[in-house]
Amino acid sequence: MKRYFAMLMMTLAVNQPVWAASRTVTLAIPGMSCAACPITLRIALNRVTGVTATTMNIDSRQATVTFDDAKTDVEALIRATGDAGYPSTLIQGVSP
Ligand SMILES: [Cu+2]
Repeated sequence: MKRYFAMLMMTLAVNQPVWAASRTVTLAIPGMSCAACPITLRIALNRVTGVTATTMNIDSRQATVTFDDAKTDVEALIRATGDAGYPSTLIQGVSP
């Protein structure tokens, strides 16, 4: 039983970091129009404390951002893109 519990905890740690409060959201950024935009946006988003990963998709004009929701929130991400000159909206949020 003890071993089963340890295995369960490991599985949770890999698949679902419940205690890390990590969230991944997708933002629609219509102003992303050329190859330089994702670079600017990535810098702006990575500057937000708590952001751990950003993925830019210029074709769909979307950004996927992973962050620690104890340190920041979606509003801060949207503010960061807006401050960089790219207003964005939340199109998908995946909670752990
Ligand atoms: Cu551009």
